[in-house]
Amino acid sequence: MMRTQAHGSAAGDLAGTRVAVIGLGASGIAAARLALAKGGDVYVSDLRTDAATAARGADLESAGARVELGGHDFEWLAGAGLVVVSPGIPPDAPVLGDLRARGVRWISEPELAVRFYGAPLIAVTGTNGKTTTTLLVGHLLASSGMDAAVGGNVGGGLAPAASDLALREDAPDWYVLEMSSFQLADVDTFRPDIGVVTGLSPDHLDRYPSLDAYYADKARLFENADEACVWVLPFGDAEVEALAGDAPGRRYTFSHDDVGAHAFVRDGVLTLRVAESDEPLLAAAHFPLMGRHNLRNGLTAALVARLAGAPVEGIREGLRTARPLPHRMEPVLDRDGVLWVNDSKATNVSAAASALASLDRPAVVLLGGKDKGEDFRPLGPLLAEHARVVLAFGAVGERIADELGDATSVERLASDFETVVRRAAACARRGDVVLLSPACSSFDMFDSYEHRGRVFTDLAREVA
Ligand code: UMA
Repeated sequence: MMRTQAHGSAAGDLAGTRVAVIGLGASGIAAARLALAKGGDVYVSDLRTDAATAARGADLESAGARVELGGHDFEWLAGAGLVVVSPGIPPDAPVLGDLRARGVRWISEPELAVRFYGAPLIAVTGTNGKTTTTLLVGHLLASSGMDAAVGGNVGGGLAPAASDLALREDAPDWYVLEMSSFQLADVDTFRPDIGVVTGLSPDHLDRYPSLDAYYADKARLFENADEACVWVLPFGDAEVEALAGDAPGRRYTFSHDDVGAHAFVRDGVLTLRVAESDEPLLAAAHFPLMGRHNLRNGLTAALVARLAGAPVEGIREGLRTARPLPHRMEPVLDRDGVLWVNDSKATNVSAAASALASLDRPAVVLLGGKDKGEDFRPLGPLLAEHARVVLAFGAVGERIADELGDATSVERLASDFETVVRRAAACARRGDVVLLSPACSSFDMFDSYEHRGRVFTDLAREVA
């Protein structure tokens, strides 16, 4: 099994460097703290002026940063030696337009972070399954007695930002980062020792002009590839192969069905093929996460952990003890024969399709939210097969009803979310599952997908 050289350069420090950080969210705070710790002269700015942002700004100010709320000081930005941009800032934001016009380059927060990492890096990207896979890799490594520092795009309070990990006193055995396309967009030297693509499907079409533009950012995972890199990719996936192109390094694949891959399910058992003989890990029926897509995440994580040097026993133990993550096919209530499942993190059509495909009982499906411009019709056959009824809600409810009404039974509910959940309870029969896997983002009715998932869970307990 491989073990590579320590990642990154010796922590070249930032003493005497003017570092500008744009955005005062989780990324901005982490980047600013790291830059301060490395001796940088740090300026942080954010368009917001609300109390929470102001409180975060005050913390950074007391740590030594200059903080500006309500705007960005273009002159300071133009004179900075290093500019770090938060991932949520869209490429067409005026501040980035101004930097572009002045010929100023910028980097993303994980790009800053990895410059200070003192151990090899596993980076996980892809449209869906990133967080589950990232956290599972960390769990499998930990179950194998290895010290894994896990973070990145993960969010939701489940793991810290990439730069927070660079502040650890002792280097871990491995860093494990989830990387979004927004973060990969602005890398420069970023090079994973093990790079993972979970899979590709349309998403974020409200930010990107085309699918190609979205995939082009994901492709930057491979930008600094060399022969020592290891890539873990879905088996026989032409789109991912196109993304990887002719990037150097060794390639390993995972597949639910195909024993031609290096990780697969055979006779109901998750199995690895990377050593001299096959290594059976665990019966799929004993893997605690729901759904076929989660089995795939389990296979991916097991393969990555093995390639990172984890022994089979540790991986087995880790798979056995994995726990569902909040808002991802999370069973939240089982009452009167009806199972309520919170999959609020399914914010695109392909994630909802994975959830539906994994069902083995009839479902009342809650679909809807903010319109991201995706076509819902690909869900038609899956809904026809698995859904007793579809409740279409939120700003995009009308379009869902129009696009799916011919394929399945859709009820459009132009009402508040509580009414939608009450209607779900009324429709459900013993043996059903009520599934919130909305295929849309949440911002029409909620602050975030986590907020939507919590409200769903609370209402389920109340009305079931
Ligand atoms: N802003 C400006 N000027 C502008 C535009 C925006 O100052 O012109 C400010 C905003 O007011 C805001 C900040 O910039 O305060 C942007 O913050 P952010 O949206 O980048 O959010 P963070 O809190 O820094 O969180 C980010 C990731 N968020 C996004 O990519 C949208 C988090 O991923 C991640 O956990 C965190 O960094 C640490 O790495 C969340 C996410 O939803 C989970 N990711 C998306 C996904 O998974 O699909 C990509």
